[in-house]
Amino acid sequence: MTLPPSVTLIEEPAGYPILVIEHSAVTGRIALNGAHVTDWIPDGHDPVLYMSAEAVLEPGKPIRGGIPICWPWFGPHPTDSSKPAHGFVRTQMWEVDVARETTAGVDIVLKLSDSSESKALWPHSFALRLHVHLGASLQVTLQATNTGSSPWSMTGALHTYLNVEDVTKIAVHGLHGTHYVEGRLSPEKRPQQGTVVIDQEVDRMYISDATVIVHDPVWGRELVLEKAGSLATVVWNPWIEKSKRLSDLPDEAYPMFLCIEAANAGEDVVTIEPGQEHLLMQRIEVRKL
Ligand code: TA6
Repeated sequence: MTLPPSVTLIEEPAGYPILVIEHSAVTGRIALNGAHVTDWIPDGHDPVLYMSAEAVLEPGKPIRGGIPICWPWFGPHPTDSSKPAHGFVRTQMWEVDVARETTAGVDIVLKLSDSSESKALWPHSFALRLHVHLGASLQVTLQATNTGSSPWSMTGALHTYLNVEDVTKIAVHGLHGTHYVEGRLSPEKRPQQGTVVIDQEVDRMYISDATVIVHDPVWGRELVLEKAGSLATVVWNPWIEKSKRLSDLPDEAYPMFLCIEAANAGEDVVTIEPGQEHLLMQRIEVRKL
């Protein structure tokens, strides 16, 4: 695989391959473990994705920050608690399929398909391709194809961690008038009135296909998140107590990030026929205030 001049493959640490993007329009990083975008810094802006200072960068381990790829299930496995949360593809080593650069930025495609390891967890044939455009915007598209001979159903998410200056001072626009479930509290649907504010642990699954704007008055920017192929938007901040229970997240880090996730989850379960595919896309732009 010949990489364009703005893309290099390093191992940091040894045995942990990372694509490093250094382009006039953007810098970024993608770990092949989980096809995990960990860094995206559009030219003229500050880093947009949050990465925990205690993130574990080891093959087979999930990464706390960036954009975890949750697939083929979102959250705990629906019936078997011994299976990993958020599926298994975020802890598998993906391959680089395409790497191109243009004046606008870099386009990378990573691929993963079923294996004996995956079939032990999920007895279906699949092919995944993650399309990543890094430039003035970041666009991530998970293309899931059923390469088997019978239909299967999936859930999943692009579980994006966003850098914010102080999570208690931001406002999340775009979800007014929708309904959400705060699963840790109860299964009932609750109406969202106005902007979403974060003043406690928030782990909400909104029924929405709308664009979300994270307004960060302290940082002086807005993060605009569009999506496609998703009818569920998850908003998560662990707050104080849950942060203490996460060994790969500093206890005092919770004010510095918010997850806005483009998901197929809750009622949004996707069934794919043999030979068919599903595209789950999230696109992020930064606007200075
Ligand atoms: O997206 C929200 C959530 O499902 C939370 O419940 C929390 O568990 C978070 O994902 C992180 O999950 P992880 O397995 O990456 O620690």
